[in-house]
Amino acid sequence: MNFAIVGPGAIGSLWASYLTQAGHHVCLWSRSDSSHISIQRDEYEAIQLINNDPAQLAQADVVLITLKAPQVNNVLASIAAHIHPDAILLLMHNGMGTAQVTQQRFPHNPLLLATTTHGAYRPSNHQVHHTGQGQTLLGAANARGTQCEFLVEVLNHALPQVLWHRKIEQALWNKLAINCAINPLTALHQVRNGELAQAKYRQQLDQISTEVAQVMLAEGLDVDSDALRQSINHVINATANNYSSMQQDIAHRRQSEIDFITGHLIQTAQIHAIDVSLNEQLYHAIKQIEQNW
Ligand code: KPL
Repeated sequence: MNFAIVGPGAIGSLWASYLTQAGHHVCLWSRSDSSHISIQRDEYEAIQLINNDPAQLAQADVVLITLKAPQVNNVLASIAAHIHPDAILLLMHNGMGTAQVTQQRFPHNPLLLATTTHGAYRPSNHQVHHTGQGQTLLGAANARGTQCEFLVEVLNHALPQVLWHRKIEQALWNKLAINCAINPLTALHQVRNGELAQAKYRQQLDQISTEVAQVMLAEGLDVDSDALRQSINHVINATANNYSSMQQDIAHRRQSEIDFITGHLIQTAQIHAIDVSLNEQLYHAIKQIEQNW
């Protein structure tokens, strides 16, 4: 198949490498103005991929969008004219809230959403390390998307394990809950994920997870407050040595994904008139840092 990867950061580069290895044709769309980009994964030979070629993009059967959430709308606006009306659009990033604008911009394309737990690290623009095996959950965000379950087999062959999720919002909210708990606190305190296991963070983590669980319940999702709190602890321990993406964004003075993580939670809470005051405090604290740059 022809794949275009829009936003080849760590996860996008990982997929570019595995899809190429599986025999697919992969092109890139990135910030770089080079016509070709080389990607080397772990100890494998580097691959050369065509970059920013509108003709290649127009031939893509699948457009895998691995941009960070705040970039999705602007970048898609700039390339919309080159995307085939039958191309499958697949959004894969932290946070939520981009599906609605993408659906409005591309009302006829099949739209899929995915969340992945694979670990990837990009020490330079041309290298990617696959730092942890994970799972990718894929599901439909519109009616045409429901006809694209076949893509699971294609993607699973390239980078297992890929599973189809009939209610992908559930999986995205489960991940959002973890990001609401870990990302703002690690960014504000500039600590690794594992630091949040300390007793001094327990009460805040309890409250964040209770607030998120109430919003999830109101959204009609399956949620058990204790199980959610446990899964937050599990990720804190499993990724103890990592810096969260928001910690890194704040450390490097890059715009964070707060509007699409805690911001998305707050917007949804407002619809249901649910009090999420601790999440609001954390949201404003991160926005304050960003506005002071
Ligand atoms: O997704 C993550 C992130 O950093 O954005 C977690 C799960 C918190 C791992 O660091």
